Amino acid sequence: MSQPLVAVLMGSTSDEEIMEKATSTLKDFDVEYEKKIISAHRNPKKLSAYVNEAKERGVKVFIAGAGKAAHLGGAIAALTTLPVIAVPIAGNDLGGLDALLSMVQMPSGVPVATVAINGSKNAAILATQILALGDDAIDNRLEKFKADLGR
Ligand code: RP5
Repeated sequence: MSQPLVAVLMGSTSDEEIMEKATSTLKDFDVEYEKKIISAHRNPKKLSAYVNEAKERGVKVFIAGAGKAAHLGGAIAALTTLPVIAVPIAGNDLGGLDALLSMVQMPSGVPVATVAINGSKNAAILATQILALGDDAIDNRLEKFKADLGR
């Protein structure tokens, strides 16, 4: 991997299984990414430092997967002008509705695009669509993907 365009973050190693669909989908689209496990609640200073330097290195989109009182997407959006796509992850107790509401109910001025509970594949597709606005090669791969969806 050379220059990551997408940063795939998650709050815990326990999120990795669900977030694997995001990274495998980015691989399928040949989109460079990097994966980090940083909790917004357990390690806020590390998260802040990472988000601030990621843009300087050329990251264009963040994907943030987290469960429970899921603050990760909102915390990233508070720190950057880059687009943030959040994936609510289903824990055992409330089935992911807790994380969904935490992510989707952002205050005015700080948007976070939120996909379905455990919808990490769609997060990767949306990130790819954002990148395709300025990259014809990625756009061509999306066109083929869309055409194949209907077959
Ligand atoms: C969230 O709490 C994480 O994103 C994870 O989904 C959930 C549980 O984390 P662990 O206690 O399994 O580390 O912050």
